[in-house]
Amino acid sequence: MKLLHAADLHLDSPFRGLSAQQALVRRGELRDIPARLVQLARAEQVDLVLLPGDLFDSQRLTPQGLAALKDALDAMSVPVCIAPGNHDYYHSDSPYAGEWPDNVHIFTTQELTEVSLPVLNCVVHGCAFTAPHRESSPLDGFTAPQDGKLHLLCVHGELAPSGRYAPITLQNLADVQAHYVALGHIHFNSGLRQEGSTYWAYPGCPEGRGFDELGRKGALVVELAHGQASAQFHPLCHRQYRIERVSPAQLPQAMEGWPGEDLVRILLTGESEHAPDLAALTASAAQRFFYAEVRDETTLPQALWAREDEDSLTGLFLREMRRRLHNASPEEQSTLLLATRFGLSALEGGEDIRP
Ligand SMILES: [Mn+2]
Repeated sequence: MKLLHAADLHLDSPFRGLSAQQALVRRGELRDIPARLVQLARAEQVDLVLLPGDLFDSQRLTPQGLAALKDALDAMSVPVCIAPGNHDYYHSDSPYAGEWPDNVHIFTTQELTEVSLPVLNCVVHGCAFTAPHRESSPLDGFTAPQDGKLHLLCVHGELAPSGRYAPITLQNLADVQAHYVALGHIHFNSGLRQEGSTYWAYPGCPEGRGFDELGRKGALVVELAHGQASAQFHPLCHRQYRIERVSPAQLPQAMEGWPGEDLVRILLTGESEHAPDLAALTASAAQRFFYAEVRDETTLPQALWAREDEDSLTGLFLREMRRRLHNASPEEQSTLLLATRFGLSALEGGEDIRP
């Protein structure tokens, strides 16, 4: 038996860090993810689709977002199980309470319930968030019957000893003795894991939405046979978020190697006597990528700091700046570093270094 496991689409996310135009493009791309899931389900000829929650970002799902999801699930033409999460929790006014294609089963209670799929000799157990938080583990006290059927779980929750998002422990996962637990909530692909006899995974979100969701995002195709599981990660994202650390001198060449469709945060590193021209570097990066931002994390050359021992105005200045830097918060440090650079230029060259 082969199943498709995807979660955390967060349809209709606002993409707040982007311009209005960029955010519009990204919301459109996100809305295209359900169709990409259909393509994957067909190409892999899966028997079942498990979607453990956070399929939409808030209770204000747009009509277009809802249509994209419903149309795709209808087109799956295999059973689909949805376990609503903390963002798309189930309640009487939720989009989940409306009409859905016949092949879709939505879990609606906090307690685990089951849906039987005799053709697949399989039972799917699942539950729902019915509010934005839930502090109990949905798996507590549950053990899958050992009755020759495939027992799968479809559940949204965090992997933690306690917390506000249906905390699940490794012990919980071992105790359920299921063939596979399809989890949602964590936005990174965990890869296929095993605890006791239970296989489990988080597929991560299929499309990154910020610099805390880096790299290639997608879904898992899981194959279950003879009590064993194997999983294959399939990228589905339109673009990647990437954070790149590079020296100002290496930046032009390094940029050549990064795809133009990506969203890039460039952290300038290394030693540099003068402050990098952030405005110019940002402008050139913004031309090259869908989105780019540049941050200066360069430090003053050690050789310059060595001059703080000098019995001179420069030495006095460096000693004072060193003292201030030592006590500064990370945000103040970059300002102080800039001040040190300006001060040194003024003291040494009399040059006007204002950008
Ligand atoms: Mn969640």
